[in-house]
Amino acid sequence: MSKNVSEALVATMKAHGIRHVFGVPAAQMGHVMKGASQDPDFVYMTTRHEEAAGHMAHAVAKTTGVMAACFGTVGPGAMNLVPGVAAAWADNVPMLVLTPNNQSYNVDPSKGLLQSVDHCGVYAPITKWSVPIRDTVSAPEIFDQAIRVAKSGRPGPVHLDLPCDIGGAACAFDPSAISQTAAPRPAPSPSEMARVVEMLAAAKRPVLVAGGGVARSGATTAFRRLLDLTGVAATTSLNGSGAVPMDYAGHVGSGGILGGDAVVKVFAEADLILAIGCKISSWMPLNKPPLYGSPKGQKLIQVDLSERAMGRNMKADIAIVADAREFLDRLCEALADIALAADAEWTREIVAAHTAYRGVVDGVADAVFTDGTETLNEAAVARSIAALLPDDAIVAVDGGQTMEWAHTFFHPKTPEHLVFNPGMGHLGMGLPAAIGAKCAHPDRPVFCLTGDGAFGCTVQELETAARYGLKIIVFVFNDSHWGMYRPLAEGVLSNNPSVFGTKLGDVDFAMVARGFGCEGESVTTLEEIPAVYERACASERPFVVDVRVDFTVHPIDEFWVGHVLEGANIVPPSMASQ
Ligand SMILES: Cc1ncc(C[n+]2csc(CCOP(=O)(O)OP(=O)(O)O)c2C)c(N)n1
Ligand SMILES: [Mg+2]
Repeated sequence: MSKNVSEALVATMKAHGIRHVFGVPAAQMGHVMKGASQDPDFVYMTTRHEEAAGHMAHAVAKTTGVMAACFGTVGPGAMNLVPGVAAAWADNVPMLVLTPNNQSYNVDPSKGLLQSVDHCGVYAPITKWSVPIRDTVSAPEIFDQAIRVAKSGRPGPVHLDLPCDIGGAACAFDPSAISQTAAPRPAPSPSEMARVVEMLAAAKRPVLVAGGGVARSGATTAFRRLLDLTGVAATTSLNGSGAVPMDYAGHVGSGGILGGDAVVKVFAEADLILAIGCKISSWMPLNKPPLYGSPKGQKLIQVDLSERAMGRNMKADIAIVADAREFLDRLCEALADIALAADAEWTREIVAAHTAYRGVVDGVADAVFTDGTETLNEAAVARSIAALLPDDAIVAVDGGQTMEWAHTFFHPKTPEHLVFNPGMGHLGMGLPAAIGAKCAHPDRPVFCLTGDGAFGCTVQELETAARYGLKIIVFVFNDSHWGMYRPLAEGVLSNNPSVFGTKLGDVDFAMVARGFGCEGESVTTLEEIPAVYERACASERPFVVDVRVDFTVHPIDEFWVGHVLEGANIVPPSMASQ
């Protein structure tokens, strides 16, 4: 079939089910832009900044399970796209990243022409594969292969770098050569399953952990079947948040450390951990001494699609390279007639600790204001908003303290109801992620709960939402600070937040929103929130609610200084005396 290389790329994307394409106009990729924008099978959007395009593609994949594409122009566009790609890389989100380049005869070696940057050198460490396309013959096959690589194993972004002369050149393209095979789903062996069943049946204090891999392999239902079969303690990572129903009798909190004290306790006491599709990241208070130590003899069974995830953050006693759903289906079958030795009293104790923790966070919200002020605390605001959200809501979370409180009170019904980037924690992802999710789910309500600092990082995308008529609702927790860093600023390192730089200006985000073609309102009391929520839902335009809040200490804050900053010699005064 006669096509140019760019047309072959668009056809290959389509054949692989890619339906969403986000980017900032890139003249050197004109053919790709034309192909994707004129084909009604694609949702094609241009953003105000390339970073946002990456986060939008991320959100599409997280909420639908189908990868999306993003692009930025040669040089500056490719560099602006980096944060969106890095965030996807850190969370194993599949993504097709496209950059054009100067003429092939000018880039290898570079002649230092306008906008010359070694794109592949930049993208290689943050993608599964970064490929310079340098001839028309191999291009179609590489396109096909790259998309397969993104989707297979632990997924992730792949990058194609397409010089403009190659993109515009004719190539021999055979659509029937595009691979039709689905991503492989390796199954555990019978002997591996036998060992797992034996260990699980004998464990006194087992805990089940769902990571993002459970969601990505479509195994949430199978994981819940395992919960019903065993009744034992269960939790999730942040990417798996939503896999354990809130009302499950053995639920000890979800989202790693953000699940609260009982998650720390369960890992500190369990004799067996069954972690599925979970790399045991920084957020998991498991085997992170000195703050989160493990008891002697604790065993880990790790099930993951990637050998490289095995034993990375904790020695695995059994490491099984398998797809989560294949594994869980077999495990449920094998456990049907097996009695477990699990100590139900211990599980009840941990669940009671979780209930007590919920009492603590509710207590903070009940106080409504921060001590000695009449400014709303972030817990009260997060709880009020979460209580209003419908069951089918998708929520993008961003910010520092805001992020902690939002995760504390918003409980996703399944992992696909939440978009966050725990791997990178990249401020600014929230707004574009909400826009990306809304593109993929136009009929569902989509919200963004964000700090004011984070919102400012990508606020220009309000115009993108307005331009495409995407009715998202944003709640900005506005404390006029890089709030999470206040203890640092006002604690040991400095006593002047303005000099240290954690104090931000008082921005009226409702007015900013109106400037970008959205609606905006400001609120300062809890009582106003339900009514403004109703107006936001009824609005024909994207809507921003600027809520005045005050920095609110969170019970898990010790995690940052005690674990993330361990060794940095930074101790806030509240901990200095301990
Ligand atoms: C892109 C980026 N820059 C810096 C940080 C470090 N950081 C983490 S939380 C935080 C403060 C966030 O402030 P805001 O979004 O207003 O939320 P708040 O803590 O005030 O609720 C900063 C600067 C980061 N995670 N990402
Ligand atoms: Mg803030």
